[in-house]
Amino acid sequence: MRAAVTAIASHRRLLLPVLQSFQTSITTNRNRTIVRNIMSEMDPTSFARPRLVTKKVLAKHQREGDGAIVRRCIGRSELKSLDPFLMMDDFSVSPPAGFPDHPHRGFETVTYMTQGGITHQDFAGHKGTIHTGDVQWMTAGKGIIHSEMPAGEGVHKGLQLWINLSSQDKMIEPRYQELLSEDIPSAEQDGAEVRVIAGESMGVRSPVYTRTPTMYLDFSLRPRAQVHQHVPESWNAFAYILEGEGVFGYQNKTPISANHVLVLGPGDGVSVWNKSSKPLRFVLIAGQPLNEPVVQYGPFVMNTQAEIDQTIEDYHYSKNGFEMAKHWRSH
Ligand code: FJE
Ligand code: FE
Repeated sequence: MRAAVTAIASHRRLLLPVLQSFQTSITTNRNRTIVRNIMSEMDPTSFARPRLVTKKVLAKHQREGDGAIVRRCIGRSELKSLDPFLMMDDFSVSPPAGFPDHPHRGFETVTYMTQGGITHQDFAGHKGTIHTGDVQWMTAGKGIIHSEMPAGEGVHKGLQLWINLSSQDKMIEPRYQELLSEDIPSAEQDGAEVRVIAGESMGVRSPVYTRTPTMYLDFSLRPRAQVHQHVPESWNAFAYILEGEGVFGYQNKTPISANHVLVLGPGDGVSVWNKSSKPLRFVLIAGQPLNEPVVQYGPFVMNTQAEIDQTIEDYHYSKNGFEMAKHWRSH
């Protein structure tokens, strides 16, 4: 039996379909536990080094911008940053609140709407509204000045993630990638649905170009569904629960509820189970760390204090990327 187990294990990929049918025919005999052990080893959905929750933080409400309410996930004191991520807010705005004219330099902002719409206008004449399920992937690079305001009455919600750019990319030309909800690739497997905002999952790939390699997945799990997502070993990863409660890492862990941020430790992938009777929705975000010094002054993120000083000067005198700021105001 030992030899057979070893042989099977070394041919796991080829033999898996055979073994799966084999299992159903053998589970009732007295080799049951052995078969189960083989099967857990064979299970393509488990990882050699599963990522476990190393930190769990409840993102409470705070005020931000002009009267907006945010649950800060990354960027709060307990979770200053998670290289390459600088900040993530779960935001909620109702008029007249919003994020009026402000600059960015040195990183990307990714806005993903969960309810309502946000209208953005920038100093280069770029303007538009993103609605529920849409994504705006904005590479601020050398400089963007814009406003982000609720599109009409009522409550508008979404996630905004700030991804740092490497020193070589901080001063690149600004760029927008906008994806309408219907253009976001999605897939479903046994009650687990994924929307792929960046990277790849369940065999589907996002068209978004990530300058700093990033994975951004929005999972919805029906009761009893589970998901096993590969995440590159060297990347930093976290999850944020939007709705319901989920078991993260190992099957026997205590479920974690909505509005918690979970840092996922080292490993090759993460497993999540919905053991509740309600839907579970969470985002899984991972990125390749830049391992560079970070000096942040509000919406400017550079590598050194000298670069920040330069940025403040550029912004003040409308130069080196802020030229169009001279006579611009949102309307
Ligand atoms: C910003 C204060 C801010 N979280 N979530 C200071 F509020 C902002 C800012 C945002 C923001 C915008 C949206 Cl649409 C969603 C957000 C903070 O605009 F950039 C600085 N520096
Ligand atoms: Fe902004």
